Amino acid sequence: MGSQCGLIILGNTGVGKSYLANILLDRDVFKHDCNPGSVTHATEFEDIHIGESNYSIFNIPGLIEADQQRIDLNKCEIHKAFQLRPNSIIIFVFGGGSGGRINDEDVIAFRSINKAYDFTRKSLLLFVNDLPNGRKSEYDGETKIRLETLLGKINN
Ligand SMILES: Nc1nc2c(ncn2[C@@H]2O[C@H](COP(=O)(O)OP(=O)(O)OP(=O)(O)O)[C@@H](O)[C@H]2O)c(=O)[nH]1
Ligand SMILES: [Mg+2]
Repeated sequence: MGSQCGLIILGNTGVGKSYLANILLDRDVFKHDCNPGSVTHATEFEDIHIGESNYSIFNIPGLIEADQQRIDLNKCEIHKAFQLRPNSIIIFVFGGGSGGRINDEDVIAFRSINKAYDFTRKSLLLFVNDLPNGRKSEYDGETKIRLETLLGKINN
């Protein structure tokens, strides 16, 4: 069980972390809501089976841009998740709902948490959520280049 991989979902409040976790689980387990304030306030996790493997999916409270207290709290939550599942992958969620734009507040949150946690490329997955349908075929490639430029140093 200790070698089971964790999927730790991070990102600003409201980008759709709990919504995405439910899609991966294929069950409506984690509360997600249209709400003026943050919705998830404590870390929860559920086990999922994908292909031949079992994973634990961690639904973590949202980061809030440049809020050092929240970044510190999240650092603690990420630490606890890594203790439970040392082989964990970070899924960092960007909100793509504003016409696919990569928002400054998501970039700032990523940089703060990456500075605290030193993610490595092989354990990091970047996810742009809530994209409009029918976006141009170049969007994915252009976004990859833009994220490489905006996010700063990520360890190999
Ligand atoms: N249609 C649609 N709705 C989405 C999508 N992603 C998120 N939502 C909705 O957006 C709202 C916010 O999503 P949540 O999953 O609660 O956001 P969160 O990142 O978990 O937010 P916190 O728990 O506050 O950190 C909810 O009403 C979701 O149902 C998406 O890709 N498509
Ligand atoms: Mg949530």
